[in-house]
Amino acid sequence: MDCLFCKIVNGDIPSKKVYEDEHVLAFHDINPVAPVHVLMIPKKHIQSVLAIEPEDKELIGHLHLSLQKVAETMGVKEDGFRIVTNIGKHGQQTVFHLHYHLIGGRQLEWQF
Ligand code: DGP
Repeated sequence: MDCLFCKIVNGDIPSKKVYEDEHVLAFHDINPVAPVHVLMIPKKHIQSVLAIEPEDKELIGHLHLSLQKVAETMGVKEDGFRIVTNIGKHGQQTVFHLHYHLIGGRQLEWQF
């Protein structure tokens, strides 16, 4: 499958890993928009939130618990941060493998 993030999971494309276990991987975004910008992905190829199946419930819960760990590791837990997942054209999703942006390390704005 020609998926960039599957290639990162497989090690075919290098990444700066922040957290990894059997089911999820977190790595630094190549194009950070803040001092902390990490991508958290399930190792299983899921296209977006819209493609999550009932059988993925445990995996998605695990992914969120892992996001807590990454927030702690990256030192953003106390001051807060943002988790974003883009979906489809209007969401400006560019990589079609489910990923959550964890963004922080500075005061964020909320504007569209
Ligand atoms: P999105 O627009 O939500 O689909 O975000 C995709 C993100 O993936 C974007 O912030 C840039 C990041 N990205 C794209 N290619 C690579 C890569 O090869 N390595 C890493 N670490 N990040 C990448």
